[in-house]
Amino acid sequence: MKRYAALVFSVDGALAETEELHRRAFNDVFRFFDLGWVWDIAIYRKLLRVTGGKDRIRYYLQMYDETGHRLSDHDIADLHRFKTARFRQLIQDGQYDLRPGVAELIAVARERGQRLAIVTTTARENVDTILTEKFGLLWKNYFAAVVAGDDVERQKPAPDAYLKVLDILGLPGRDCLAIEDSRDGLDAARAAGMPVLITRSMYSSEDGFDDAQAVVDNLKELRDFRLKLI
Ligand code: XBP
Repeated sequence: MKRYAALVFSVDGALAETEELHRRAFNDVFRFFDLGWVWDIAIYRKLLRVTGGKDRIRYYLQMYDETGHRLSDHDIADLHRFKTARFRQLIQDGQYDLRPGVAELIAVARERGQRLAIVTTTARENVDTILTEKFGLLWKNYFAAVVAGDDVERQKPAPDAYLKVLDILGLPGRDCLAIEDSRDGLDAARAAGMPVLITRSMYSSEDGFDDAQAVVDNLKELRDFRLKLI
């Protein structure tokens, strides 16, 4: 396998198993505002097909809400700001770890001079908190580019975020490997002309990824390929 010029990580589910903390943050804020909403694992698995927390709340309101709440886009944005603050608290409480093999892969890529980037639909503040907790403030020297939720109009599976990161890196998609955990992330990166390595996560373990370059249960498996995949 050729060596890629850059590795582009998605965050929730790929870099770290943080979707459960997102789900908890949503529920904590719904309870705080007495909305009468509880997103259990089953409904959250369905809602994850809507990428981006604000759009996810809007979709739930339209498709599932039976309380009759009427929330404007401004209300949803306010609610999401509280949710992001709660999520960052949960991250700062240390209630998560980088997924197996992630820190090792990042260290090897840095030694090799491969560039690193982030493409995610989560809020930029969340990326900063997650990476600062695990790499300290130096993380900003490790990652050449970060494209987060509000940086593009159309979220995954649209290719916008991946096209934006390729533009920032000044690299063609074929020379960069996207490391994703979701079907929408795979579709977004493929539409941007990038090969994709799928690392299955808690919410994507049953999904089909037939057009991925490779599918692993976690990045420690790359050691078995002696990192040939990247
Ligand atoms: C990120 C997401 C986000 C989170 C919620 O996944 O799916 O939508 O679920 O975060 P990835 P926000 O990193 O693979 O793009 O509420 O901040 O959107």
